[in-house]
Amino acid sequence: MSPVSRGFLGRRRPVADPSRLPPGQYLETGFPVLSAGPTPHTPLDEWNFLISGEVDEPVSWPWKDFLELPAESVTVDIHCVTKWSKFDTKWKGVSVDTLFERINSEAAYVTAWSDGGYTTNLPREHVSDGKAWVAYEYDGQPLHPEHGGPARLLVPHLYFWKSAKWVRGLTFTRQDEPGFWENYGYHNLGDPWLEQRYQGD
Ligand SMILES: Nc1nc2c(c(=O)[nH]1)N[C@H]1C(S)=C(S)[C@@H](COP(=O)(O)O)O[C@H]1N2
Ligand SMILES: [Mo]
Repeated sequence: MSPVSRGFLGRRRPVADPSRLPPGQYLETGFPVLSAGPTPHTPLDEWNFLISGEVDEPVSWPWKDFLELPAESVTVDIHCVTKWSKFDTKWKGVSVDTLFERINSEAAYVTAWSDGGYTTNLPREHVSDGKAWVAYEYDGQPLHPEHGGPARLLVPHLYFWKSAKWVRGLTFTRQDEPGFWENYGYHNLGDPWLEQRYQGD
């Protein structure tokens, strides 16, 4: 066998439809795993999804109830701040709009929080009106733990760090409170079309 693999040398990046590729991104055909820490494995009988914070009444759904909520299947393009984009990813999950039907709140921001301690902040309007889901299937299969299973936030119109893996809840806040990567200098919103990678972009 050759000491240098042909596959590596011969690797070519596929050509992407430029109207779907945000500035500075390239098309990825695999599905990279990017996790800041170890993969948590929360048993489903201990899992629930909690909406809390600045709300009249917090609401929580155990796993079984969560699966009974109306679900949507969506096919979306995703964009990681490390510059890969992946087209036509297929997910099933509950629209955040469906969860918010149960909530009364005047607060303008939410923080998504996850098993393992990850957090990320989002303006409420960026997770409303069909823009975000809590997804539990990928490509017709239960979401793999490495990719955030049992469930992850999916906010495809923002850089993928906003799509918190192993998400367990959304906390309403009055102020925009930087989450994990935002505290390390990532942009508070993260719109890939405006190339909002870091604070000040
Ligand atoms: N809980 C948690 N969610 C996370 C992360 C993380 O480290 N922990 N990384 C974020 C980043 S930077 C990216 S690009 C995507 C990667 O998702 P993937 O591993 O399914 O590709 O998850 C995001 N959600
Ligand atoms: Mo990322």
